[in-house]
Amino acid sequence: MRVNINGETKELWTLWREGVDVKMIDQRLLPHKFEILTLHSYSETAEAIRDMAVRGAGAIGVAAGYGIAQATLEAKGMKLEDFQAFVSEATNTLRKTRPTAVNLFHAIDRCIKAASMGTVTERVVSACAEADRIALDDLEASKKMGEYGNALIGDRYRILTHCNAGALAFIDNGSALAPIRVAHRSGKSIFVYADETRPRSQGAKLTAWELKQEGVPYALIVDNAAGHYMRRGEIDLVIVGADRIAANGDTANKIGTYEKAVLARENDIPFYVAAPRMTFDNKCPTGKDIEIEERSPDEVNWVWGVDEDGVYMRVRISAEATTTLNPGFDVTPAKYITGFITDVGVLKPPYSRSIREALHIEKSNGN
Ligand code: RUB
Repeated sequence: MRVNINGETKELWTLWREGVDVKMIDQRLLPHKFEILTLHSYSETAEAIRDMAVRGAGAIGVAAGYGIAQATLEAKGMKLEDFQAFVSEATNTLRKTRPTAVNLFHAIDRCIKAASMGTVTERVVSACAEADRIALDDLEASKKMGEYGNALIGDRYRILTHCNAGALAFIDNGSALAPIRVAHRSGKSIFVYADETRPRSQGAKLTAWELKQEGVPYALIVDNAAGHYMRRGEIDLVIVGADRIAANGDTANKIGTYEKAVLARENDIPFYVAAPRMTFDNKCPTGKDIEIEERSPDEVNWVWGVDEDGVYMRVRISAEATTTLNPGFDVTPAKYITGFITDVGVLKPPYSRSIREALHIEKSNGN
């Protein structure tokens, strides 16, 4: 992604690996501060995932893979038995960071498999190579989703998106934002409605920032405004990302996605989910099998931002001791989804079949 920081243009991924260190844009501080975090150990990386310095299914997956690579590097001087115990401890820690985005579990499984054969040195080399490959796979998937999704976007389209499924969430052009970037770069005149996405406000803080960086015309809207614009005929297409897609197409994504899908159906607006094969989970037959992360009441009761003098601060917006519920995700039933924009094309219903076929392509490729 290209970012302009204090007048200087930089090309960088949302996160990357430098030997044992993992570097990432600290997404908790955007758009007010741009800082790169350096994480020296798998436990620091696990904490960054847990605390959402890195977030978005794709980026979480890459971070978890890097975490395993870090663990193998941290343990490279140990005897095989101790090495295995150390890596297994790291696996347990990383698996417990966030429950919903399946990319995290797929990435860990891939790196653990890579680290399961040979001498300690060979295991370290293969785990690191596999972690790096996951990032490169996402890069490739992002390009493909951009191309396939762009074909669904007409000139003068007005597109709604929810949460942040951009380059911050998925190397390197995003998932849901990839088709939008490609459409804009190809000269189509498009306009994006970015949902604010309470409680963490990923739309306000991250999507709006990314669209501004890219020069895509957009407006930030509060979450409750989407139906208003849909009903007025001002939205032609909805594209969102996904954290986990069940075998029947039911899709977990940021809380509020389900409402947008139902509203889109009511208003005859196509509703697409952009996600690579890494986000599909055949082990979940339906959306009922997807674990939904319950997050801290603090996210509902407090908001972060800057005051008029640019001082970064947290303010409370509800009364002391307010009771809250804070599910991080919801599940959109497959029947509301017009299609999945994946790295192997646009999948259409019936999803049980099209998803099975798409995942089979992966198997026959030997990936
Ligand atoms: C992020 C979120 C994103 C998906 C898609 O939730 O719901 O829409 O993860 O991401 P959170 P990607 O901010 O809680 O992680 O583009 O990486 O597939």
